[in-house]
Amino acid sequence: MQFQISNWQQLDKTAQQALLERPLQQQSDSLKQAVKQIIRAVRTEGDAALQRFSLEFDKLQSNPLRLSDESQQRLIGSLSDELKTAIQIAYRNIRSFHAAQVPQNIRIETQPGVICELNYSALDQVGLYVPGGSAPLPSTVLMLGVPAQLAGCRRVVLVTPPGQPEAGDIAAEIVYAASLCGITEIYTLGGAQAVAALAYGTETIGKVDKIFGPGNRFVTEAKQQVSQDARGAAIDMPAGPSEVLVIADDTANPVFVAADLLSQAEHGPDSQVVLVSPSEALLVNTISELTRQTALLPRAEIAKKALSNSRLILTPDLATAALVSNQYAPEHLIIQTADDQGLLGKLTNAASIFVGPYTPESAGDYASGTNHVLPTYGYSRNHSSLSLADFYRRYTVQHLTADGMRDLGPTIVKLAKAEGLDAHANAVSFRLAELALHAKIS
Ligand code: HSO
Ligand code: ZN
Repeated sequence: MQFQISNWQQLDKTAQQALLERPLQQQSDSLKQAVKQIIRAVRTEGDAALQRFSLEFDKLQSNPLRLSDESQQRLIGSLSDELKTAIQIAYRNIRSFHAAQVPQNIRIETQPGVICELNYSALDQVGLYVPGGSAPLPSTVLMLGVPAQLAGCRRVVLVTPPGQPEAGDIAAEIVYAASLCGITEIYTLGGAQAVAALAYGTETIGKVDKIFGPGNRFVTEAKQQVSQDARGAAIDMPAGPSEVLVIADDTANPVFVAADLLSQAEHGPDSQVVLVSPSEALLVNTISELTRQTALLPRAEIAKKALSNSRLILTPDLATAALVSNQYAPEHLIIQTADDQGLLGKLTNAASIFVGPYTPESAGDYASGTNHVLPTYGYSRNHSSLSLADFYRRYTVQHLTADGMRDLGPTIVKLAKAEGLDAHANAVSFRLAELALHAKIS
């Protein structure tokens, strides 16, 4: 493997920007068209289209697509107790972190007799997309299913592509994680067709209000398309390939740094991996560790492809390293420096930050309690990690008493007149007139 260290200070602004550019994620027109057609077919033909696509893409000839209760029990029964315990511990920590996020309704009297409320109510029906593919991710079930359960969404549906062709089964770990979250409506269905079914509904799969979860390019494009249609469904956040940026100084252990970079690289060939350090020795030692550790990985080929796009950046100091990270706006940021807490205050744009030598990204990916569904591709500049709040909708309620109307009314009339909207003014002045009449009579 070939690695190249870039010296940040020796690059001009344009070259620095180019170094941190994500690979172009332009969805090709043909992909957009293909997804559009899949969505149209599901909307017009319903289950028949789903079955056709499942056969075509997943070699799955199952009908119905719903995973029966017996299959769920059989799969759960096949799991070892050790693995069940591990999933339970992750569930417990994710649950306690998200349970602390319950949003509070507010009720404020902005002036006497004028009462304003901000209320939260759980989304009624949500759809959770859990990727299958080269690595089925039960951890993602917990990240989506726990907040849905805590919020109290009335209906929670899980879709995931079948793991073993023909058998129509999905990973037992996924079914077990779902059962802890109280999810029993599971469909062995993936891709753009699954997103379309969730957004518009078919004969067997009821429509949902919002779709959550990561997926491949087809899934991402389908989520984008259905979210732009008022009759479709909302989505959690825009998505791109997973990424990590590590800031390390000469006190960091290159074995840990390399392992953290590889944990991201093994996700997919398009994963983004960035190491920023003021220590040339740390960079050089991490490179030899990367080579050594990669050779031992079952997913070495995937990791190598991702590493071929990695960035190793030498900065004059840690303050500059923080600036690089802020400019890149990583999904995950790992800090392995002597004064990690000090550096934390300088970091503004990362979605999820891992502090200190004993805090690998894997902790948050699986079991510490934070959510691993995060904005990537620079979206962390203006988007947030998935949280309990995403499973609610927010709405306001207001009430004016007669006194409140008497006091605030004239102000509203003045503002309505200033905007030239007389009907607005009338809606207030007619009430004020009625109140004045009442006052006279009594
Ligand atoms: N790092 C991934 C999440 C994940 N890792 C799931 C392992 N399993 C994206 O944040
Ligand atoms: Zn991961």
